[in-house]
Amino acid sequence: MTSFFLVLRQRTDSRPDAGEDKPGHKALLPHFCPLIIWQFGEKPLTLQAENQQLHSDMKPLVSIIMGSTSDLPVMEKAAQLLDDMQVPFEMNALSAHRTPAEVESFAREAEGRGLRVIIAAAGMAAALPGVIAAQTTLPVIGVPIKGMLDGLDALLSIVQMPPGIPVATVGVNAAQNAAVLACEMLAFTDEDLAARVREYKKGLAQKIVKANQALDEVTYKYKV
Ligand code: C2R
Repeated sequence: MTSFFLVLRQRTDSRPDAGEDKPGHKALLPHFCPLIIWQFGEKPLTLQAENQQLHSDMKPLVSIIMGSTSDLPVMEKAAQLLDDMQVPFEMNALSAHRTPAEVESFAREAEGRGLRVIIAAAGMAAALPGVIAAQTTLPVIGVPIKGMLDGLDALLSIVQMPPGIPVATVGVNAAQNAAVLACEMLAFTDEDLAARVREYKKGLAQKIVKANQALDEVTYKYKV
């Protein structure tokens, strides 16, 4: 027998740690996403149920914070990389300019909530990563988002921190690199993750091997 269910779920509230213990950033990305679950014969595809079970066992190690949901198209790459590396993470929008009190409570409570690394992304006058770094001893990785001035405004705002308050700044829009760096930090104390990072880097080398095979096919009169 084949049956079909349409389930509505509010993404932010499905996380085990969503709710009152996360001041200021609940429902910051409030959208309902429709999930489709197929059941075929005796073997239901229970991916969503498995995910919910998985989520109830997980506490985030990495927090991805962005100044606005307009930064999400860039920051999705960080989320995908962490997902691929099986690193539990949370993702929220907070702004040092627009929600300064919430940024303060987030930064002060981050370590106590079990987080190990913060990835903070912002564009334009990007105060957010530095303001977070000022209030926690967790490593903060800053991602300058390209908005105005080709992202140079955000890059300089994030990278030029005063002595004592570093933000490990990656390139403009380099969300994926931020996630790789976060994984490398966590891999110090997680041998399985270290192995996954090694595999990932081997995969990058393969890309160059393939590039050279393709370049071999390119012919010129004087190319030997
Ligand atoms: P909107 O698209 O919401 O107008 O935001 C955001 O990161 C975004 O790139 C435009 C840009 O403003 C940035 N923003 C900051 C901060 N808050 C928002 N740089 C901050 O606190 O640093």
